[in-house]
Amino acid sequence: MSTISRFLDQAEHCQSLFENAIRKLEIPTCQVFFNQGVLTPVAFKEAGIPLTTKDTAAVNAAFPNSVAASQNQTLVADASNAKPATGKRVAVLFSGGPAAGGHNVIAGLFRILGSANALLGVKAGPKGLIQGDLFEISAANIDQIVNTGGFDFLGSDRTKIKSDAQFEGVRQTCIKHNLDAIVVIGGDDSNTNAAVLAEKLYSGVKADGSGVQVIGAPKTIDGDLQIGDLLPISFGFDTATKIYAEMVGNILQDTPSSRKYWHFIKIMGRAASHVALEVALQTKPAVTLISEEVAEKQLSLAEIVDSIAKTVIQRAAGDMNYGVVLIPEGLIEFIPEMTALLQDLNDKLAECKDELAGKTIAQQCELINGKLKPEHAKLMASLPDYIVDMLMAERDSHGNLQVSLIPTERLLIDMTAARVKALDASVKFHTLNHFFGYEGRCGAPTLFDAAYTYNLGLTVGSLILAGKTGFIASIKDLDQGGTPLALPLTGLLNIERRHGHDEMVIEKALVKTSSPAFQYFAQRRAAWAAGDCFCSPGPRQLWGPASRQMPLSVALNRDYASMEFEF
Ligand code: FBP
Repeated sequence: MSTISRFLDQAEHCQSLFENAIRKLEIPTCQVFFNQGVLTPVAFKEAGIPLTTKDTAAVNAAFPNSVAASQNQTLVADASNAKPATGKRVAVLFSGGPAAGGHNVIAGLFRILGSANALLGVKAGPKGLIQGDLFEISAANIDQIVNTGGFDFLGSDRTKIKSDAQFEGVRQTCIKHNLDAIVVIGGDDSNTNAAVLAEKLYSGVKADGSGVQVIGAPKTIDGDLQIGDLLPISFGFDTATKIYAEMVGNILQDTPSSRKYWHFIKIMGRAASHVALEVALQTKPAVTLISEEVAEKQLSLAEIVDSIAKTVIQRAAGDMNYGVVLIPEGLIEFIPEMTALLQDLNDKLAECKDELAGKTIAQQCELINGKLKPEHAKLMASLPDYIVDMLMAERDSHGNLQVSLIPTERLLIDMTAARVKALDASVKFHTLNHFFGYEGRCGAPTLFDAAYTYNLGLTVGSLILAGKTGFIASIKDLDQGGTPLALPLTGLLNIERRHGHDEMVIEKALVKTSSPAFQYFAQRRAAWAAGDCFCSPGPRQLWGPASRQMPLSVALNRDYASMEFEF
């Protein structure tokens, strides 16, 4: 066997040159976690910042234990006063879609808990927590997963823990494994699970009447779990947007080279357009749609299409029969006529759940169309089958429309082609469609995500050793050393309609059209549409000149003096 064959055999289990090198990468760490050069848990004190939403009164009544304990007050790290507990048994799980850096949350958590405590991994997300599928994590496991992408170490799922039987399953898992704390690494819906678990497990779980602590970590490539300066961004966003930006940058470089295609690119990110906005800031395509602006300006589908078609014609006049249109994954939910249809449809699907079971999509459509308001039934009938089928598809267990399955980019291509032809039949309009989604979620974390998640893990572990429950960890001041924080989960809950009824969930942060990041984009987009001023951010760098760059939208929105993070 040749040397190269032997090397390739050995590399099969995540041992490529790159993977072995990134395992040794030094992770920037906030100074507050060092005491005389030794990694040490921090204590927390009140920051004097209470959190509320429009529904705080109702939430306070539904979460009496958690609210009495936290008073909905934000906590800030206090290195001077730590008296960390020992002997704790902590379980950690991933929940929802993967995001780069999850493994480093576990690495940070493991290292701050130290050998005086035990860390258990929960396999396959919330479902595994209910079933009690846990194992003890070792130092060797951490050496293998540190700085690697994905959630493959534990796996994940999207189970919403809501029935009495499910809560009883979790309680039995806590008893069976003698748990003191559970860490939920997840997005807005998963941290809603964490808030509910913190309340349910607050006391009376163990024989001595004590409870089990629950702490969350803010994960999601969507970037929709962010709270101003207090939680500047969820982890995974930086890696995903840099991967997408490299791909979009490459396509942008191709368009004036081959000079013949319009690329319509749907880009992942669920309801909010943070991902699309960040990628636009990094690459400058001719057209970027921002769902929140569409809703705010009440733009109809026809108006959106008309404006894309006019850009196509404008560029053709300058001999640019090519370009890129970026489309946020959740656009369809924000187009006013579609928003109204979807609300009606969601309610009818929930009402008719039993009647729909076992029917084909065609039969389901017939049944539902008869129940929709006449204007919505008419709109449904006007949509192509490839859209209708996906609008009818089952919602996820949290009640979300599965927007990743809806080919909005195809719909826009078809409608724009018709509109360009109607406005000027002489214009050449050749198109290609893409969906950039899953390829961005599991790449190796950028240096920002690797550092951010490791420090989140240190924060989560410190919170547990300080006896806290019902909080989500955060790091603020990303450009100035990083300040670990804990935000009360109950302070983030509001009431939303899901599965046809009202539920308390964490509010999704949408793009604000008044934000500096959006305002910058809005000022520049006409120039990007008119010319060829695209740019390629290149591949992600873990070493080298661009390695410390954080998301541009975060730096703009937080008014940081630098685009580089500093821990
Ligand atoms: P989370 O909200 O759980 O982080 O998931 C993010 C996401 O990647 C969305 O951007 C996307 O719409 C969705 O997951 C796709 O879900 P699935 O993995 O179930 O196909």
